[in-house]
Amino acid sequence: MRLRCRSRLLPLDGPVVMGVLNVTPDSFSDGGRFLDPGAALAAARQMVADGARIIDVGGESTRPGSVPPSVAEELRRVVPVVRAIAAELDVLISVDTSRAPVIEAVVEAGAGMINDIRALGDPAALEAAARLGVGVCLMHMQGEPATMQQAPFYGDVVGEVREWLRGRAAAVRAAGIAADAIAVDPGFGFGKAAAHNLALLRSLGSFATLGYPLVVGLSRKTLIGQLTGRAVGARQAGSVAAAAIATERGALIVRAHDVPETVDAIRVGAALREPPGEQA
Ligand code: 8Y4
Repeated sequence: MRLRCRSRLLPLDGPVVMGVLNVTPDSFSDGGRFLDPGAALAAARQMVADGARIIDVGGESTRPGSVPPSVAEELRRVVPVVRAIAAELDVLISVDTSRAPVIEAVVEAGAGMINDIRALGDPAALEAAARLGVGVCLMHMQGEPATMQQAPFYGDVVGEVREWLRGRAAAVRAAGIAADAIAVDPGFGFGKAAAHNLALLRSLGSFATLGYPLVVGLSRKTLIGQLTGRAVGARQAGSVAAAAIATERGALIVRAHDVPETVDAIRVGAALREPPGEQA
């Protein structure tokens, strides 16, 4: 499988790591260290050296309870960083955004993929993504970040999220996005209680069979905190274990903060998935 992102084809013969590059001042796991484009570029350079195949640049904090910045503020945070990375590094750049003007600007600056937690629900964003030929990650979320963790509710979380993603993929294809430019993501932590997140992880295989590359983001999240009893800064081992399990169940793109450790975990799993006879 491959993901078409404008002029770039991302090979997905096995799972790859998407490194997280936050450019939000309030970002709780990076403390806003990446607001300086030079520092952000250095972090991206390190992630590429560590084996990341995608750099995911985010200027909207989507932590539970957060409120979106203005478009001007989002542009100010993200565009210089995308431009600096694209000028130096041969890596796919994805940008977390839901807004058409940001999509236009970051594609002009060198981004090839849009990672939208709102799955291109804004018609102007969908139109821009289709016209520009970017790869898209369609993520499921119940509600909005400001309130999504207040009372998440599902009858059958796996079935509902899966069917929602199937419908969303059909809708973006009808709007002109190529089938091979679409990836899907169940959206761990986005309007989901612990039991919902666990059910999704347990049944991850049923998302891999939708026919689109499956993206997962579990790195440092509350679910890992609930399962390990660890604070956000001490969730690396739990996050890497989750990445290993998710890729074993069919995830092809793993969004992660701890790139070298996550790349190692994926390599161990990938060796076991080689067809028999190709190993010594
Ligand atoms: C600690 C660290 C606790 C991080 C929570 C978090 C996803 C995503 C995010 C995801 C895709 C986050 C932008 C939330 N999560 N995009 N973005 N999938 N596709 N929380 O799961 O990292 S931000």
